[in-house]
Amino acid sequence: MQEVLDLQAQALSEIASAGSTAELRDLKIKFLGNNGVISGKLREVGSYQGDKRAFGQAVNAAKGSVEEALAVREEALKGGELAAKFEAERIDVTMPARPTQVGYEHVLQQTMNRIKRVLGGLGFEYLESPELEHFRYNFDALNYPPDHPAMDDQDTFYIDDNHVLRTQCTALQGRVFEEVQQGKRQLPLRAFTIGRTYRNEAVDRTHSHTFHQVDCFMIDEKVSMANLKGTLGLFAREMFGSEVTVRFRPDFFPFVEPGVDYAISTPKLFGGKWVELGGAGLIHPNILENYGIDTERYSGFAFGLGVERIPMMSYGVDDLRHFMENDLRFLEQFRAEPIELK
Ligand code: FA5
Repeated sequence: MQEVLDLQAQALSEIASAGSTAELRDLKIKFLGNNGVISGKLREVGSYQGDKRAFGQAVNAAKGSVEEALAVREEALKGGELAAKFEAERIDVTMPARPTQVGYEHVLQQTMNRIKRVLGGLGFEYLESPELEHFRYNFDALNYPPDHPAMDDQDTFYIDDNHVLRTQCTALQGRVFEEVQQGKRQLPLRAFTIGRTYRNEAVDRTHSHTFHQVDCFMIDEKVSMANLKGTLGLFAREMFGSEVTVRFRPDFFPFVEPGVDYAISTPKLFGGKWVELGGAGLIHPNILENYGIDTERYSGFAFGLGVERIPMMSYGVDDLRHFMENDLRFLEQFRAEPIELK
């Protein structure tokens, strides 16, 4: 009988000194589990040599008091553990929030926005035309002879016999002139587009297979090289500042006559070296006539420039691959001015 009392005392003392609910669970198993010590005593009641009844009562009493002690201790420990958990997970609502990273436009997008502002300000209408273009707008409509090398698949990405990834944004012209012919657009007109352009070209510091062009043209009475030079001179000053100088040299493109290449130089960059931005000229009369435009009355100019060359010349970037590589260390140097909200 004494052993039952001793067992109860041992159990109560172990329960009192349990430090966690997990320890308490182990004690419950140790004393009251199927193979627990007190459960064992209960099984012994039947074979007990002596006062079975008194022994049974003592074991039951021990079981009851252990159960109660477990419950009481569990309540106490649970409360403490919950408080500790709350303390550990406490949120300091007064702590300043981590700043959100606000994105900004890619330097090429900033450049294209700027071009849109400048040409838009000069009265040119912004139009879009597809990157996946019909062969005829990319070449035929632009007065290319049938065997021109640009049409080679070494230079052009063909999708099928009649579709290419446009190799130049000048492909917009035929689409617009068609609308003039169909009476959907009236002369005079001034239009431009900006977008991705593709050429099957080896990549180097100044060439990529995927790049951007701005292509612009106007048709009106008495449009001459003077208008073209005036417009491109103004464009250069707006994009690069008043110190820029521009150069025009004769060049050949099937869709202009005369044709020129257009280069700029700024004293601060690349040792004042001339850098070609693109080509330009007066729209070839063959093209205007093909679309029923009276060349006795109307003439036009056109120019097409590489967009990447512009930030290269504004910031002294010597390799256009930086623009595509998405390296934030490079791109973060060109944070846009915050957009003015009106
Ligand atoms: C043309 O694409 C003509 N369509 C331009 C034009 C339009 C002439 C209207 C006359 C009238 P060109 O192939 O030279 O021309 O390209 C124009 C500019 O695009 C180049 O000066 C260069 O700045 C840019 N460019 C051309 N190829 C690449 C390339 N692979 N990577 C990056 N920029 C390029």
